[in-house]
Parts: sequence; C-alpha cells; structure tokens
Amino acid sequence: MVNTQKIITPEQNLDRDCTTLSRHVLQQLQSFSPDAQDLSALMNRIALAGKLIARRLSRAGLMEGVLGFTGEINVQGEWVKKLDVFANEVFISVFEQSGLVCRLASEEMENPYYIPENCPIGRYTLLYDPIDGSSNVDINLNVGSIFAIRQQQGEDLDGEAKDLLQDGYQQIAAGYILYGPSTVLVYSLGRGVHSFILDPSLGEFILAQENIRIPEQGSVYSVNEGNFWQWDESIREYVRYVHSQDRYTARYSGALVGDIHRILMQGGVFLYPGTKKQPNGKIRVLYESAPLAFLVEQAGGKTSTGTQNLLEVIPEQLHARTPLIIGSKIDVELAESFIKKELC
Ligand code: AFP
Repeated sequence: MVNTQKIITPEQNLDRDCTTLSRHVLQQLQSFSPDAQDLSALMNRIALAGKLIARRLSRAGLMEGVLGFTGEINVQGEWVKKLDVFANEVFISVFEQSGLVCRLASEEMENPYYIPENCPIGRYTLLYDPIDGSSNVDINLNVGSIFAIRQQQGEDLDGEAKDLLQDGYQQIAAGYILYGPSTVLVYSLGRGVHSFILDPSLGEFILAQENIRIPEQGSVYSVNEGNFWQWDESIREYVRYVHSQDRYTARYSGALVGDIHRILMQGGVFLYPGTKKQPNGKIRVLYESAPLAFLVEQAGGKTSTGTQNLLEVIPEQLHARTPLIIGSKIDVELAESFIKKELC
C-alpha cells in the first residue's frame, strides 16, 4: 500500500514567514525599550484604523452611510464625504484612552483634536489624511489613508500646535494604507520602507516586502493634464517634452496613494504643480506631501516642490499646501530641470 500521508515540515506549516507589523517595528528598532514599545503600539493602532476603514469600504453600497456626501464643506473648502467623516473619527477613537498620542491633526479638522487624558504620557502627535482620493469611493476605485508621527515639542498650552510647523525631517515615522484589491500598509521609521498586506482571515497585516527601493527611472508620469492651461509655461514645456518621448506612458488614478504606490513599486514620477487659481497646488504639506516624501526618500527616490526638497518645506499653517514632484530620482530631476531653466 502506498503511504499518501504527507509529512509537513515546520517550514511548510505556514505559507510564509508571518511577520506581523508590531513585531516588525520592534525588530526595526532592535529594542524592547518603552519608546520602542510605544512606537510598536502606535503602529498597531494605525493598523487597527486601517482594518476598520477597509471593512467599511468592503461594504460600500451594501450598508448606509458609506457612499455620498454629508452636505457640509470642510476647512479646505471641499464637500465632505460620509466616508471622510467616518475615517476621521476612526483614527480618533482608536487613539482615545491609548496613552499614546496627545494630539491628532487631520486634513478634515480645522484644529488639532486633543486627548487630555493621554497628555501627561502621550508624547506623540498623529497627522493624517483619513481618506485620500475620496471621490473614488463612490465608483469603487482605490483610496488611501496617509499618516505621520511627530514628537510633541513643548506643552502647546495655547492649543495652536505651533511646534507642528516644522520641516518633514521632524517626522519619526510615516506611511500610508492603500485600500485596493487588497489592503496594503507601507511604512518607514526612517530605516527603509516596508509593506504589509492585510490577511482578512487572520485580521493581521503580514510582511510582504522589506527595504523597498524605488527604481532610479521609470516609464510612468502621473499628472492631471486637465489643468494644462492652468500651469506655468515650464510645466507645460515639461509635459510637451514627455509627450515627445517614447519611453513615457501616463497613469492618473485621482488618489495620490494609489499613484505613489505604483511609482514606489515600478518607478516614474507624480506631479501636482501649482495652478493659476492655486499657486501652491492642492496637496497639503503636513498630511500628504511630507509623509509621502519621507517614504519616497527612504526608498531612494527624490522629492521636490520644483525648487526645494519637499522635506525641507516649513508650512506656515497647519493646512498649508505645496507643489509636489515626487518619484524616481532621474524622472524628478528631469521635471525640475524645466522649472529651474525658466527661473534662470
Ligand atoms: P480628494 O481626497 O479630495 O479626492 O483629493 C485627492 C487628492 O488630494 C489626491 O489624492 C489626488 O491625487 C488629487 O487630489 C486629485 O486632484 P485633482 O482631481 O485635482 O487631479
């Protein structure tokens, strides 16, 4: 008789090495110190927010309150979507009574949200865009969340959070969650960029890729060409040049996180330049461009406003915006060269 019983070796017990996010943070910091434990717990809470948002998105169209607008206009002057409100509150609720962060500042809130009971011990501030690309929600396309962690500096007794008006190098960690066919979390603690995929059956983010390196050059350029006549001549010249080159193809999803994820994996460049109406463009420094610049630079890419490294930008106010050119080193330098040429 043939013995059909398969012998399972310990390595075959698991499909892959199941490194969870919290374990990964501790491995990265090579420490079990209180600070390392705090950062691990912080990342775990951000992951929990991501799971709650992903679960809600997976039911869009099946349950009340996911699709459509609330009828209100936010601090950015944009119509608020129901999912923006839900996701903003999810981040607040996962950090309440956590002892981890004293303040949360979000694209959706005019002023930071303080959690006084955390303040004596919670030395961190979470900055976040709860739903990036929210116009994609109603048509079942990808959206994302963007986050950054900064150390609180000073007491902030007047509640103006002026210590947040500093450059992007002050970020301790940054990342995004992409809600696509699968839910992917990408983060950096300033020690490389790593991605995790949510395994719905485990309810855990499992390590997918460590030390992601963005290709030096890519074939994708990503920009809203609907704004062509709103741009400076230098950007129009750049886009005309790109059109004339065989090696470029265009991709634009309407959600920055999705476009950046593509560029992180495959190379290329994303641009959101200033327009006549909005000289600083649309992208917010603290909630979008600084966290994404932190990631892209950690992955070996380049970031620019056109004239300055994005991480050097010091916002004048919490909701300040900046033009954005970000991606593969060679592609960003090419776009920059058109802007610098015009300035000469
Ligand atoms: P929303 O979150 O308001 O949809 O904005 C998304 C976003 O900030 C960014 O994710 C997109 O890349 C960009 O705006 C799209 O803006 P345009 O429609 O002006 O190209």
